Amino acid sequence: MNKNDFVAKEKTSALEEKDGVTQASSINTSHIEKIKARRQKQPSAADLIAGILKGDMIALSRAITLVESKNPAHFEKAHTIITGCLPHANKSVRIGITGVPGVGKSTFIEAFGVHLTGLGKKVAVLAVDPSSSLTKGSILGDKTRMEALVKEKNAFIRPSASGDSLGGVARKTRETIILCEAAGFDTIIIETVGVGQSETAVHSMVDFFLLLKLAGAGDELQGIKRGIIEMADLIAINKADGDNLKPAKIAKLEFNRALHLYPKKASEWQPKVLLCSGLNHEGIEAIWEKIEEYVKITSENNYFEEKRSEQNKFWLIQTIEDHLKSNFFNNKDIKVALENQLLLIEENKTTPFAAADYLLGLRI
Ligand SMILES: Nc1nc2c(ncn2[C@@H]2O[C@H](COP(=O)(O)OP(=O)(O)OP(=O)(O)O)[C@@H](O)[C@H]2O)c(=O)[nH]1
Ligand SMILES: [Mg+2]
Repeated sequence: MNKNDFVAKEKTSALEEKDGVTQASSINTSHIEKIKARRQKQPSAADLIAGILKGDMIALSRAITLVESKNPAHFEKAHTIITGCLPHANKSVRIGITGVPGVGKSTFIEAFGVHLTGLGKKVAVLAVDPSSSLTKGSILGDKTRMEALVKEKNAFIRPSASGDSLGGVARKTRETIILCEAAGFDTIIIETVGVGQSETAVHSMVDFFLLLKLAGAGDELQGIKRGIIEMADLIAINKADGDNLKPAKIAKLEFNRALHLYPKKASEWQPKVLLCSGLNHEGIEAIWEKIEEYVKITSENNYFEEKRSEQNKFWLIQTIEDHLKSNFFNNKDIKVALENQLLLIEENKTTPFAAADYLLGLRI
């Protein structure tokens, strides 16, 4: 095939480039400019704050995206928005919900959320999901499962932030709580999968901690993570329906007995055990009533406020630690020096302690 053949062939291709089409005179070019400008225009922090305070869900979602962003260019804007929203936050009940995969969290939250919106509540559902960097968060898939709740105009469901560390994800969730509260959400549900450290992180950002359990899972009294039981303000034995009802009742007795072995809580609240079925919408109302009772008791004895204030102090320290760590490890000079010290350790030419002293002594 000679060169001319190729050119001839090319011209018959469907991908052949057409000559430029001249602009029709009827198109007003200023419109095009306007559309372009609108596309490029990002709302300012003040616009977003005003939108959030008006309860505008688009502004809220955009602000959360900024809070979650890893782009340093967004940090300051996110910070301004959070600071602007802070005076309007706090007026809510924050509920943590945890349980092993498959316990029925999504189904329960759907039923619980719909019950609450039915009572006139504004419900935001967030997640702390340590595995989210891999799976993009369990709630993301859940949005299709939480069909009824998604349609509620007074509900807001946000998949969990992804992040490199649980600390990072948890911080973003805390900031998102503030934004949701400023947008008028009075009930914040924070879901986490009960498989690791995330329960502790969630416990430190909520007022009330609800643990979902299954009957007959073989872990009633032994093998259960004591720490989690201790954190729980309410244990709900879920899937208490059909053939499961009888074992669920037995589990309830056992958990009640176990809970009495723990010392009384500072909140003066005696943790409760209830049965429920997220699938059949049973026991949901009773759980909400217990939460209301808890809020009443702890508001009267000031524990509610004290706990929030303790949590804020904890998060101050946590945030400083996070900042110091990331400033240190992301510093260019430290990165190089650290590599060198690691090599020296490999060659037995220094000790970890001497290397740490040296690195910490570097000016950054
Ligand atoms: N019988 C019964 N089945 C339920 C109930 N709640 C959930 N299920 C079923 O249990 C399975 C898991 O429910 P999910 O709500 O997805 O559980 P999950 O805890 O969110 O699971 P992960 O997101 O994987 O952690 C589904 O097949 C549900 O239909 C219930 O109250 N009763
Ligand atoms: Mg789920």
